[in-house]
Amino acid sequence: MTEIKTRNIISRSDLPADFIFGTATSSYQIEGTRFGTCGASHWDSFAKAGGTANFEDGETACAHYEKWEDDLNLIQDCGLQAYRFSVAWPRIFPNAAGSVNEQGLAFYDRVVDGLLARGIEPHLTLYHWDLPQYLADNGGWTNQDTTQHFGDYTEAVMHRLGDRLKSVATINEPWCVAWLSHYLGHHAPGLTDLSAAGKAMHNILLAHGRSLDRMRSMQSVTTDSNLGIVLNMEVSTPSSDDPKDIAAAQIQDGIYNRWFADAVFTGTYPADVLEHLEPHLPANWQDDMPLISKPIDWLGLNYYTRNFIKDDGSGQFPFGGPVVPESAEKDPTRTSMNWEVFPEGLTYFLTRIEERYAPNIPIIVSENGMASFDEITDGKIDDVQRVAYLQSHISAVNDAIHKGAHVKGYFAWSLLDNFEWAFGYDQRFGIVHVDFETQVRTPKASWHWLRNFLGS
Ligand code: IFM
Repeated sequence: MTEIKTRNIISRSDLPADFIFGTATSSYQIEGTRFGTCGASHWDSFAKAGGTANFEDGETACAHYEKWEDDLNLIQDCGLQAYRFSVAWPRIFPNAAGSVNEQGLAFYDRVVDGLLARGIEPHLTLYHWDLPQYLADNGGWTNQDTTQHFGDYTEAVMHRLGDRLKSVATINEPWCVAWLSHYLGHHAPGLTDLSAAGKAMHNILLAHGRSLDRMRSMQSVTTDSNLGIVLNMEVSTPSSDDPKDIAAAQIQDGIYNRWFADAVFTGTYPADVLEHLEPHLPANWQDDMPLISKPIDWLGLNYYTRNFIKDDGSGQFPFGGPVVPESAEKDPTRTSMNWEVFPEGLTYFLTRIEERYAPNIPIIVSENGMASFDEITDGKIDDVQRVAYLQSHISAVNDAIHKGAHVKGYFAWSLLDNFEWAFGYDQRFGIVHVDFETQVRTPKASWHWLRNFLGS
């Protein structure tokens, strides 16, 4: 990959006038499953089984279910135009009996109307990882029945909200849903099983196709012309000039970045990965590819970092993985997740999508941000590293626009410090600090920087 120099952003007006700025969250990470009538999800059981730091889960999280108005005010006061949030599937269909939970729908109704009343665009994601436990018990994403249930859930949500949304994404980060959760075992359901991973790698895309198809056929959905999917991508750089490391990095790029984008945009899977994963795909997987590759209206890209890939010497697929340096606290080149800060990768992916897959498709940077070691001093959080991160990545977006990519928006991850999955509450990604004991919110320096930037 060629190194791309980023230019410095001076003000908001350097970006096109119709470019939108927003912030993003997800249901399980902020709402609190103990509020309202929310059914169990596989993250509850994964946490109980020790899959998360200190057995932490989303039971209370940021209590957003109760504090949603305060949170929407924080978005509005920052001057952000858009909010990306997700719906908790177990809140809509809490149990296997299959009846819709009115209380759940009513909550999202309030949120959508609350956003519109504040002049904020609602951007909804249907699946951001909280799979109902009763579906997980039947094999979850390894079972194709789950994709049919996802179609029914899509219809219930869109029937209620589909007349007021700015955009809808079917799935958030299918790589995490499939590979991270079924092969690497880091996320619920915590499997390390190549055969399960192969099924999930396909079924999550089938779920996207079914959901999209269902929405396109619904007359009442005015959002019909703004449907997409959110993919996460991570730069995969060989850790040395050794051909084996180069080959391992290529496979990593295929699994992480090309598998999903190739399927959605070209209706095929990348040959270098398919060669190894095909024995594990569901029978007759080819028949689903036309549905999976039906046109979308926009693509969401979640971008955070790059990794250096090393061959593991096993001779077995996937041949290697990231080599991660020792984490050093407060190293300005790395985040508290020990992820490298690498804004050039964002320009790289935005231009790669434009050139390789979808010339002219609107691309939204649907997540970008960092976790840092934030401390409150005299009631203030001076998260200078996050300010620099946001600046350099918004500059990287601007570079991609100058190179011809049709990037239409940028969503900072995240509005609030929240439940960071396997890391529990230790990793703070918010532009607003949350005291998890008191639920007090305190905007960080990055929130103030963003507000000044948006007014500039
Ligand atoms: O917190 C997550 C989010 O749920 C999905 N994208 C990456 C974020 C940071 O890890």
